[in-house]
Amino acid sequence: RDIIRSKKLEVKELMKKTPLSILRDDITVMDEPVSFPAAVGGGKVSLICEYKRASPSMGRISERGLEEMMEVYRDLADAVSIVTDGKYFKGSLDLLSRATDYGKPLLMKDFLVDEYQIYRARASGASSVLLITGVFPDLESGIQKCRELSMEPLVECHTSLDIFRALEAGAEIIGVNNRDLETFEVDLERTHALAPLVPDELILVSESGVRGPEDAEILAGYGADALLIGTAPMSAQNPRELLEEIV
Ligand code: IGP
Repeated sequence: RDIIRSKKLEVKELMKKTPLSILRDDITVMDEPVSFPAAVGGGKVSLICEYKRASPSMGRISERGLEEMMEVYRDLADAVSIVTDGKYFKGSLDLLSRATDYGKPLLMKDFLVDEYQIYRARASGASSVLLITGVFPDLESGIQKCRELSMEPLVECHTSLDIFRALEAGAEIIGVNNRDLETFEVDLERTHALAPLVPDELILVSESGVRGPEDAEILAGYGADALLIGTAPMSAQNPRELLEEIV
């Protein structure tokens, strides 16, 4: 909850530097982003690979550069998540902008607390943003705003109540985070428990805690349409080899 408070201050500063009107102008001259749902909703289980240098639960994860990871992700991921939070995850918006060179659909991974950040994502080249149920203030209008800007958000859920809220707000891509954001404990059974609540025609993304092909297979069996995986490829000796085993 501390994160939310500091995010709100951070957004205020960003807005001072680049007012919404400027972002709007930038966006009108940009190309439409590549479709995120088209990339992750296909027949097989899709892979969303994440560029994440650090996290509150792990501390430093990897010193690998963006370009090095993007070369691998370009070949093996269906979409890429770029963590842009600076304070807790050592990310930045600059990483997101640089990642657009690889032609992949990009998810801006941050703690969104304000509509301004949705514009910010689109102006930096994102195809999607993470909206966390219970963190973003008005889920329904957030989802609408994304669609107005030709993005489709990943709506992250932790409980069955979150799932009902996400469905009611009209989410089409639902994420179940296997990691508890308070205790950092990972339990793949969260996907098992919540998957039946997500209608078949929606895209279910199982997030966090995938270490290798065995975990991926378990989650596929639980009905996940896509997996969001960051720490494993970031910290692997050979990220390409690891991802080749999973796809
Ligand atoms: C990736 P992992 O265990 O593969 O590194 O997890 C991703 O799911 C995780 O970074 C994440 C996250 C979040 C981080 C999912 N939801 C919300 C910060 C905030």
